[in-house]
Amino acid sequence: MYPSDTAADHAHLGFATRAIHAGQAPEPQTGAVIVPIYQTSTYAQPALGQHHGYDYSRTDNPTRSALQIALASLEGGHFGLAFASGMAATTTLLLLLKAGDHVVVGDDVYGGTYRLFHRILRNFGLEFTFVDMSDPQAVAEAVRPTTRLIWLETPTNPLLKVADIRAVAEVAHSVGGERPLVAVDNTFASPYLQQPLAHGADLVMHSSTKYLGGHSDVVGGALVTNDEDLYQRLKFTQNAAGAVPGPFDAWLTLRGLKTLALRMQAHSANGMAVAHYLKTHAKVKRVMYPGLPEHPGFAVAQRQMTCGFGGMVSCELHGGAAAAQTLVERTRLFTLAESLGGVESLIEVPAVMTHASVAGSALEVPAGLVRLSVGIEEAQDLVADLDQALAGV
Ligand code: P1T
Repeated sequence: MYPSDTAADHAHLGFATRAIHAGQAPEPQTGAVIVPIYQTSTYAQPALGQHHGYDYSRTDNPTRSALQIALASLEGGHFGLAFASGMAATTTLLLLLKAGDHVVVGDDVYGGTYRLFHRILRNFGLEFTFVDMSDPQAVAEAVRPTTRLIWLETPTNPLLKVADIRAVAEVAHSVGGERPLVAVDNTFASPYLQQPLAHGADLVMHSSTKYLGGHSDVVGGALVTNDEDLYQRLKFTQNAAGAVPGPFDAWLTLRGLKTLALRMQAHSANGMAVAHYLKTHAKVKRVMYPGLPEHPGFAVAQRQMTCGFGGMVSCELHGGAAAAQTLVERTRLFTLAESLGGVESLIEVPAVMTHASVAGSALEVPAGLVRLSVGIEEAQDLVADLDQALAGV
């Protein structure tokens, strides 16, 4: 059965090696060096009740299996599952809960995550409490006997707040009886910069649309865990609920993964350069980047993240929402668009774009907040672009 390896087979290898090889051995029949796109919905069965490991592509597909092995390997986990989008991955995980269950959620998360929890899943009897995840005491106080899940992002979207994953995991582990699972949305960091399972998390989630894919050409999601029982329940739900990626999307994500290490180094260097430029600019009131020593989460980020702090930078301008609008409409290399994590730089105003659905809630973001996804162009060109745009603010 192809692919025949597991994430554990590659555990002794370095990150960049795993990104290129885990799940991606040459295909045995032809020697194809790249995992083929198995564009098929179904598989011939040699006899009733027998098959070659694949019977239907919602259940399993070799291109998706290769991606799942690679994803698990990169997160330092045993088991990976790929989904049609980040939201599909999150929905599949939340389907393990039942009416009356309670979830503690960070008070700064992707707007679509809030929308799913607050506008949809609440109607099914799930309860959500939003807390500052950078304060483990606040997390401990929010936990109830019915809490089954603690959901956090770090760094967060869009305020770049940092949570101490280990401290939150310790809160979960100190709960008696059925303890809550800790799930980390690792989209902003990517596994190259941060591996939550190593810090005590039970699950990692990704919008692989972002850094994992890396080229703004595919939408996808992922879940990774080391817990076999949890994996089996998630795999059952993946198949039962059906939010799987197609083979071509899985292939595009695999292609992106191969350069993740190099890209994250470049994103981190450019993110740092842009953060340093913005923090000295007279029109900028506040810069949010976990790699700046004055960031409240810097010490935790330094301990928990490796090789850099990523390419996401947010800032507030003195001129508020009007200044933000002028800035995002004047940049030329930074494209005004939702999403993040691609090789090209993007800029947006979360309050009216990615986080419009948190308006009026406790998670509301400042109207004048600008979020930058710093790409891997030349840093000097990116700074020059921001400079000319800010000159017009
Ligand atoms: O878009 P999708 O692949 O479904 O992933 C949702 C998602 C989940 N978690 C985080 C941290 C995210 O940033 C996202 C998607 N975010 C954007 C589209 C954005 O521009 O912020």
